Amino acid sequence: MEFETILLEERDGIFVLTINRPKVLNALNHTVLTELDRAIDFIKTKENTLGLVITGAGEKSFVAGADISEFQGKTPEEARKQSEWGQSIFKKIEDLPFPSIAAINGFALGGGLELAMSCTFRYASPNAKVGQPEVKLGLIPGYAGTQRLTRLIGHSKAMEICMTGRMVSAEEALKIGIVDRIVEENLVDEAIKSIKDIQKNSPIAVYYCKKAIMEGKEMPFEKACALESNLFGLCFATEDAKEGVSAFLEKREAKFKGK
Ligand code: CO8
Repeated sequence: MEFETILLEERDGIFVLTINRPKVLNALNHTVLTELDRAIDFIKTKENTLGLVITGAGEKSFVAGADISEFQGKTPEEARKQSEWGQSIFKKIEDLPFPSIAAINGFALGGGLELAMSCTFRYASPNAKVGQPEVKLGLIPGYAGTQRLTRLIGHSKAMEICMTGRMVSAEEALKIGIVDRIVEENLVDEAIKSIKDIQKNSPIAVYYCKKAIMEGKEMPFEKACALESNLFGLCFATEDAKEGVSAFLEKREAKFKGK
């Protein structure tokens, strides 16, 4: 598959997608979003995919936001549509049936942090800086940042970060729960290793966990518990559950097939 602004490689069933516009700190222009959308559609068609890692080219930036040079002259209606389009692509990433990790190797600002928050987890290099600086441009986050950040760290902290537009260091981002881990070296390799570790469990159970948590957090508690019960029941239709339980009782290691 040919791309102009992203790199896509597969390593042992795990896709590594690199936003590749280092001269502009990997800003998301129209081409990047179009290619990101195509790449996610492609990844979804690949059977036995274990996970996805998203990172940015170079050592300075994950993604420094939407490409500001494309903002001039946009009408309110064009801006609204652009916002909806970006949100739909990030939702596709969030809904992938396997874990995804944003390997934040520098700035993750505006649309960059919004992209990272659409992933299941966020790992950061020590030099990472994250934030929603849109207010400094007279704008607000448009790729679901107000909503995902609020769900991630609570409304008060989310408001403080969105209203000040300040940059948050990797250490603070870890402390308040925007990132899950700081990785000193070999960030992408560590993200790949984590996905491999997760997928040593039953991949189908891993998927149901993700589905129950992600869909359930948008529901009232009782409805979300009903979703959990349904998925719990479905586990009993899988070979993996039979294998996992038998293996425990037979005191051996389980061999899961993801079925
Ligand atoms: N868009 C376009 N170009 C960018 C962007 C960006 N977001 N960020 C950096 N660049 C470019 C710079 O213009 C510069 O280009 P050039 O070399 O041609 O001058 C190059 O990248 C390097 O950047 P700097 O020289 O500025 O590097 P510094 O190390 O001095 O600063 C910063 C790094 C602090 C990251 C700084 O570049 C910066 O503040 N960038 C903008 C960050 C920002 O405001 N991001 C939010 C953008 S808005 C957004 O994401 C909204 C998402 C929803 C959109 C909804 C659709 C309508």
